[in-house]
Amino acid sequence: MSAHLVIADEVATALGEGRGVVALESTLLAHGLPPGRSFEVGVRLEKVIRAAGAVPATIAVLDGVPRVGLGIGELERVCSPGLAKLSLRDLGAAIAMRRDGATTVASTATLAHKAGIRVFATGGLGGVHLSVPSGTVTWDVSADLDVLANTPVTVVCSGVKSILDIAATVEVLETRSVPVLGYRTDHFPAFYLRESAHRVPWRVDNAVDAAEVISAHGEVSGSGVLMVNPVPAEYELDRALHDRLLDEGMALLRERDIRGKDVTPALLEHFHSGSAGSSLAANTELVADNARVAAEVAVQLSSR
Ligand code: PSU
Ligand code: MN
Repeated sequence: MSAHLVIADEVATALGEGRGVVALESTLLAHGLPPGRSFEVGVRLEKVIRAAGAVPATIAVLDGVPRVGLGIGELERVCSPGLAKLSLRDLGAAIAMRRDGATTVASTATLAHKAGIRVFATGGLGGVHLSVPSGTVTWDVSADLDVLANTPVTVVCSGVKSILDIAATVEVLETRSVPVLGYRTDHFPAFYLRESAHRVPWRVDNAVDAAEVISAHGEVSGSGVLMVNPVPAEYELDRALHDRLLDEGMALLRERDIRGKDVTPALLEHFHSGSAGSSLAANTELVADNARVAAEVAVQLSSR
């Protein structure tokens, strides 16, 4: 597959010079945000990463070519409605059939690693879905977790949404030996909310310490690192509103029999339309902050 990978000149140069590079996923743009808003967010994320002294590499598949680093026209294309969502299982088919598609955490981390990128920023990680009916075992476990267990890339995110089973997700991360670093927090964040009921095993308070842990982990393990950075306090969603939207969203899934890879986009859409913009603001601001933190870590890692 590496024969197919196209790395943008600016990204290739930065990697060649050992400078900090931060990968960004495109499913967040194509499916995680309402169409019409994602392009400005995509542009902003790249700007934030540059301001922190690193080079952004947004990743997507266009005409069957996995691209690491997009031009502005390509970014626009990625933000157009209806783009396929490509996890790692889908990459081979999309490449062979010359399709366009947005990459998830699983496929983005895989392509980033192939390109030599060590840090990746996003909003929320995929995880273990809630069991319906509760008490049963679900097989809807995001490939993001498996890939993180096998790919030495640090993913900076704001935890997982409470539309997932956070307890089960945290357990899987432990089983698969993926270290979770709380960035200035002792708690595993729940995306729209700064804290879930779960604690993180390790905490770091600055990018220098984070880079040190990531480097040391890389000496003993081939897995990735999950670094969790809570949504900025002023953008945290009201907890009562959050809980109501979650209940409604789960009911909607059952009513419309939405399953598999359509679950996350459907729930996100319900949050955005049901919160009069506050979930969108939270989503946008947390991703931007993750991009900044990821860039600071990438710069520290590159200077080591
Ligand atoms: N969680 C979010 N926003 C997102 C996603 C997850 O809060 O946009 C996207 C990411 O691309 C993630 C993917 O990798 O959904 C996980 O999907 P699935 O559960 O189908 O593996
Ligand atoms: Mn799934």
